[in-house]
Amino acid sequence: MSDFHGIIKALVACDTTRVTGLVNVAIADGIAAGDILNNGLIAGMDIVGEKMESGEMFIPEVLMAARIMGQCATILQPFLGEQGSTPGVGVIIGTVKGDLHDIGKNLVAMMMESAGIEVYDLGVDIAPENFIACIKEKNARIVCLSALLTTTMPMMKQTVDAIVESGLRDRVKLLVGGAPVTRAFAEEIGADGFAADAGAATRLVKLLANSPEQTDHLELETQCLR
Ligand code: B1M
Repeated sequence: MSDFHGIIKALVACDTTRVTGLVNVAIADGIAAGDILNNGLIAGMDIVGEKMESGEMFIPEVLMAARIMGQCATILQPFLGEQGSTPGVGVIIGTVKGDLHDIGKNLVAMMMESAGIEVYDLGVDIAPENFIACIKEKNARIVCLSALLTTTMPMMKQTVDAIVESGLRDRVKLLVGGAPVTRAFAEEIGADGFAADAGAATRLVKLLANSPEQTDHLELETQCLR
């Protein structure tokens, strides 16, 4: 039996031993890793977010919960599915400038790596010029931008605009994601696609890898929405 409630409660209490223990038990019980992630850990982080907003949890505690979430993601990685091999696709991923949130981005990178995709993870707070330098250096075909704050969503547009101005736009597909990001926003800023979660992002990249000639990526992306 899965104890999602226990995972949520222990995560909000920042009890590392209990969360990792319950995650390991859930895996041993044959619970799907995606369910543990979505119904336990991400649900727990949502409550952490609410408590952060209401002032019941402070930044150090939120950081502790984030660290536990990262540890659990590492435990879950081998079970997350989407395994396979997708050679020849280089994906650059980063959280845009001004934004320090990286748990979701790390999950996206982790799931893509499990699918055999080569991922260049630039980290957080990445300025447009750093994305551009990496596109030039790595000759990657896909760039994934992550943002968790409504205040950093405009930086996604600035990044897309900077890539257009650099003359590299035709060389890459630009995908965006993160909790406040929507398909409509992706369209508005001139991105090629949007993915709501790590699984959808991985499937979208695999689709793009298998049909590079595909031009209508926003349509393609609709197949990947959860
Ligand atoms: Co922040 N924070 N935070 N925070 N934080 C949120 C985002 C917030 C919603 C909390 C709240 O108030 N309810 C709120 C934003 C409100 C808004 O913008 N409207 C908020 C705020 C306000 C802030 C600060 C401003 C707080 C302050 O200082 N007063 C500050 C900003 C710092 C900065 O970035 N400049 C801040 C700081 C932090 C911490 C550093 C303490 C910590 C981050 C630690 C870290 O990431 N290493 C933190 C955390 C942990 C959160 C919450 C609680 C959890 C985020 C998370 O990791 N979720 C968050 C509340 C929430 O989200 N419910 C909150 C789990 C993660 C797996 O989900 O990231 O959505 P997510 O990723 C998903 C999808 O979105 C998607 O796939 C992932 C996996 O399925 N996805 C992509 C993500 N990136 C993608 C890229 C793609 C595709 C899909 O490319 C194609």
